[in-house]
Amino acid sequence: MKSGYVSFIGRPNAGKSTLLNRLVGSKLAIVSDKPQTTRTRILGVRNYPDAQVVFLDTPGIHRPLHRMNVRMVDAAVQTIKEVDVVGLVVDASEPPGKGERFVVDLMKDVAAPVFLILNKVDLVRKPRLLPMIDRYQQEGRFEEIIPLSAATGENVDRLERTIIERLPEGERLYPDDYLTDQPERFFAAEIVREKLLQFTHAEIPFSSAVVIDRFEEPEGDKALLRLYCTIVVDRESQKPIVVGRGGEMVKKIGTAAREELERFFATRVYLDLHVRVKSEWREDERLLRELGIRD
Ligand SMILES: Nc1nc2c(ncn2[C@@H]2O[C@H](COP(=O)(O)OP(=O)(O)O)[C@@H](O)[C@H]2O)c(=O)[nH]1
Ligand SMILES: [Mg+2]
Repeated sequence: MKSGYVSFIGRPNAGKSTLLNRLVGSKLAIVSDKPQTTRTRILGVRNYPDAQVVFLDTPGIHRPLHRMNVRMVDAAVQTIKEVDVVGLVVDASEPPGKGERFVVDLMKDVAAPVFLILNKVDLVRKPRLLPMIDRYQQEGRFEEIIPLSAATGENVDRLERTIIERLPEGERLYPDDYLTDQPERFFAAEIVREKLLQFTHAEIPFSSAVVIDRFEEPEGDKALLRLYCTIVVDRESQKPIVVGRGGEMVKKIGTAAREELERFFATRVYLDLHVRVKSEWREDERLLRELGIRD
């Protein structure tokens, strides 16, 4: 039996959350085409016949402009020191630039084996992939280089086998049926935030948060989960955008979120959504703690 921790690190949008979801077979981490979607470390456990792997998804490494973002980057970097294998995830469909250089350099002093995961190969033609693999090989820093597609699943089994090979012998770290360490209300807020990210643009995704004000478990035969949420935005001018004309936008976010919440919690959901302005909330210690974005 083998067991251990693996953390996925990389720039925003590399596909770390998509990969975590595929590996654990459950949508624990929300995904969007906007950078900086993941704000905290998210843990997911996967059991294999001969191994238990604890995967950690992390916020993307970026230049932090707010206290929140400093925390986000810290949370990612912290995991590097605590795991048995580091998976550095790179978007292979983009030409490598300064951002890639920065994360590769971050791996210099890592004690654990570092695997380079070249993601999104479904978007890359082979002739472009091979020189890329070559160049990364010359870094001499990576124990393994694994091209794969988190979206289609191509070659993900090779990543799994290679990880298990490198893990130490050991008993399970969590019970068999254990999936994650985040509470249900965290996932509720994240699902609402994912829809908010899907339907809004420009600075809104970066400057909004979702707070669960009340989470009322289904009771009796009515089996209705009642959720009271607030979407927090940073500026007065953002509120009408999120609310939309005649409340159209918040309704659209609410409907999409409710459908996914009902799937996730396997129950009917009543969702009450409000929009509130709280300027500089990304610097607000108390709110960051409430959102689980802590020191
Ligand atoms: N085509 C393609 N898109 C992907 C793949 N993995 C992730 N994506 C997309 O890339 C974007 C960022 O993914 P996400 O998992 O949120 O990246 P993260 O910021 O690293 O967690 C989303 O639009 C995903 O659907 C992949 O293997 N192939
Ligand atoms: Mg993510």
